[in-house]
Amino acid sequence: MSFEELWNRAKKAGLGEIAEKVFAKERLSLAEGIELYQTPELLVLGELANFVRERWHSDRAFFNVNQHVNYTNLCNKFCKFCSFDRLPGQAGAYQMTPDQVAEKIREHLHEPVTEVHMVGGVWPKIPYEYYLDILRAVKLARPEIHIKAFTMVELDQIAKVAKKPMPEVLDELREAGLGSCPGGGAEVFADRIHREGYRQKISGDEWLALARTVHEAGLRSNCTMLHGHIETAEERVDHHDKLRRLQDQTGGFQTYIPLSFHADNNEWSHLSKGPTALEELREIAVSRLLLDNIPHIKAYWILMELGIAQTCLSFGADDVDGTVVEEKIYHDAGATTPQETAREDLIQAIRDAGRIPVERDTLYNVVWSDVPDLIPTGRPISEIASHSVEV
Ligand code: V47
Repeated sequence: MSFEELWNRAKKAGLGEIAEKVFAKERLSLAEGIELYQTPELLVLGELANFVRERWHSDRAFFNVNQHVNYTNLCNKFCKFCSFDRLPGQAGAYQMTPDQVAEKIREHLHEPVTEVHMVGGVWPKIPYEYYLDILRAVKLARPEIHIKAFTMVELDQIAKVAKKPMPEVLDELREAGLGSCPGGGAEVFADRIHREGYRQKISGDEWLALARTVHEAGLRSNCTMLHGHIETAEERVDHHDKLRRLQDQTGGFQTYIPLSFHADNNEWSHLSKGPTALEELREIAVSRLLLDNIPHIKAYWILMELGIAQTCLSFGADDVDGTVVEEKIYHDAGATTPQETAREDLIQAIRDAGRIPVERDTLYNVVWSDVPDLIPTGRPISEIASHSVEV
């Protein structure tokens, strides 16, 4: 669609002023964010988000070959949306030994896995050494793998049990193999929802302060929002605003991932069935437009459906996450997607969505692409991404 056509469509949809700001790369206000959540013109919203997505990344869509390890489901946070947590002695409760973690990694040595995504519950009796040991065990099993591990909530617990300041803990974790941090645990920052659903967990402000410390220690991280439960449009926009203000200061977030609430087997089952496909598309699009300083928006296929994730690639998303092996958190909560997909299938899904597949590592270095100018360079994609679509 030509630029004029898009502008005309936006004006007709009552989104002309927002479109002008988008074209001029001006930051959208909180009120405009709410307007985007309320507009009935979902397709035009998607087209605007797609414009921004293509300005950042042209036709590229990123994926990685990764593996999940959920080292324990023991947890004392009692989050009402969670279906994964267990107490000791409860059916299905487990904590892997470092050897078991290493075994999970060794099971996939024949596959071109570049990342392990390692998160778990929060259990205060787990000693500090355990966290260092599972990192070391992964690295021993597969030295070149990138370990993206421990949400801000886990880091908070790890520092408590270590009885050391966070920067020191981060240095030691990094020494043991930590490469970056995932974006989970943020949920929705609003105090109202925190009180209502996850009051034992660190608050939104504490999550943000920890993310700042992680970035200041030189580690990259992702960020998330759990959506489709009891949150309002105002609370979502506030969440985005807090993320973009921190990003202005640290630049440490790589990717934003909206996490679609799954309602089976948890204490919020009666409140919501989770977002519809249209709400998932809207969430991706609004995020792309509000988070003007976070390079990547991920449509996490395992939480949506592969088909919706494909559609998201034209609604603002540029990443679909990875092949994922053995996902537990969402499957305990009713996700019916497969727990893994083959690399070739992900590539085909991206091509079918009309995008150019680019395999990346966790830090967005190009691992593989069949497009000549994207032959692996070892340079971060942020440096080579096209910002040249000027209007
Ligand atoms: O914080 C828990 C979410 C998160 C449910 O950084 C649920 O690349 C939906 O950190 N329905 C953890 N969501 C997952 C996470 C993550 C996932 C994918 C990619 C990345 C990344 C990070 O899972 C939790 C919580 O928000 N969650 N229960 C549920 N019932």
